[in-house]
Amino acid sequence: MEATQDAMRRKLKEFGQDHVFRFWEQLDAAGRASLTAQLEDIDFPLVQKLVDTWVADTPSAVPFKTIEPVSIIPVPSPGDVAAAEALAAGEAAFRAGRVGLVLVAGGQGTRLGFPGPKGSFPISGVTGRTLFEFHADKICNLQNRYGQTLPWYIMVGESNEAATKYFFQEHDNFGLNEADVIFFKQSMMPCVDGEGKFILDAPGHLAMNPNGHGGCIPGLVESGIVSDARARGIDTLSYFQVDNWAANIADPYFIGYHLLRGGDMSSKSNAKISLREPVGVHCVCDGVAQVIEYTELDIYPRLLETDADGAMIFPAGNTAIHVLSVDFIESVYNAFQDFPWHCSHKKVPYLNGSGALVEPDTPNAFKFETFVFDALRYINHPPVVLDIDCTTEFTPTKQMTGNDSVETARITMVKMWSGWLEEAGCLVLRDDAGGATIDIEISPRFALDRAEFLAKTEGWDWPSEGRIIIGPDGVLR
Ligand code: UD2
Repeated sequence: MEATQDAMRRKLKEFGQDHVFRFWEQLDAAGRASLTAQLEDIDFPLVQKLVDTWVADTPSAVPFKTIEPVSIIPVPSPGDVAAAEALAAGEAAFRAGRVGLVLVAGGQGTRLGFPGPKGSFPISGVTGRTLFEFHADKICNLQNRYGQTLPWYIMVGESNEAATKYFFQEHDNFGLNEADVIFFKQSMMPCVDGEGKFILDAPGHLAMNPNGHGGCIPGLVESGIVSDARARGIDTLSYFQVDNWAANIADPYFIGYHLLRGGDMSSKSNAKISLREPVGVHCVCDGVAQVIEYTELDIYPRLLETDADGAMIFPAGNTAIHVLSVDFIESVYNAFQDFPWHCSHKKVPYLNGSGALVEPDTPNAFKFETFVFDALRYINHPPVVLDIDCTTEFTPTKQMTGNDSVETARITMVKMWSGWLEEAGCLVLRDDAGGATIDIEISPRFALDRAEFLAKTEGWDWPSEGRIIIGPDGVLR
């Protein structure tokens, strides 16, 4: 053990990071071993390269010769033959048990200011139903609908793994089979300060961040998920983010288009509402499908151009909903070391010179991450990008109030469900601005969409006043 620790000290000196041993004398054997273990997982040459690129310098734009908009498949409309074919192909894949789910939930969720895993946030303002519960209810619905198990592969990070697993245990996996809810862990990267130095947030602990949702590519392969999927006969994985309660987590139309037109990786996009909306932009750079993240738009000003009428030339926003084939994940795994890294400037607590923990008011640290959408550049077919209906599929929750918030998610829920209820013959009381004034909640286990809701509630007697809650058991309360 001592030999390992000595070798580690020499390595840290070589990379100019030996300040992390500042409190070494105060640490007991367990503390020393734990810091050493943390350091052993770090790819020092990679971190040095990222510091040289992002901290000591400003990365230059990739000199693309052309950046063009991506062509978008519209939201299916009645009579759309291609959409009907896609639906049939997608439903056949579900019935054949070829579909599994990947949820990325390893992020730190700092903007929401919620102490637990983001998925355990009570996104419903009526019953307190959590994000995880909404997703699980959708899975139960799809499993009943297609008579097949949809294994749910959930990526967690160092900081939320134990709490996430405990939350699922506490809730009996929300009615799903324990064997079909499978967690896998992503790797971590050290945060660095403005000098490119590692940051201590405790005497024997480095401040680290998860390596971005691109980390799901090595995570899926190295944790054995790809093998598990293959053993179950699954060749197609539907990918979504924990913070979007409305996500159509496994959409047969989308999966059908993916299988018929692509097969490697496909995406859903939504029309951006403003040039600076904080979503990545789908585009084609030098003939290659890409998403350029919103934080990098100024590096590629072409993406902020508008036409003569002021309309956006690049409206295709990234909803972070994708489908990937298991084969593609394996092939892209071999290219993961070539994935670009991205950098953000964040507030990270640190130990000051006297060893006290400081919570900074302004960003003091750089975090490095990989993004799953960088896998798109490896697809071997034209991009398959589907438009969506924003209200029913995309209400990300990044903060408590304002844009993309808990507040807006709750408004969207009520907007969607009140429309279904009125179509089903229920009187929904509304205020002058048209917002429903009663509490409404409909479990997606009962109805995933409008059509299913109308079919299941045909002939129901609705109360003339009071709240409307339909739980997973389908009972109106
Ligand atoms: C993401 C997209 C953005 C847009 C927006 C829509 C990125 C980089 N950007 O922005 O283009 O689509 O979402 O809502 O994705 N996560 C992990 N591990 C990590 C980091 C994140 O699992 O290391 C998960 C996280 O738990 C969440 C998702 O990835 O489910 C997105 O993370 P975010 O909310 O930080 O991404 P955001 O809002 O910057």
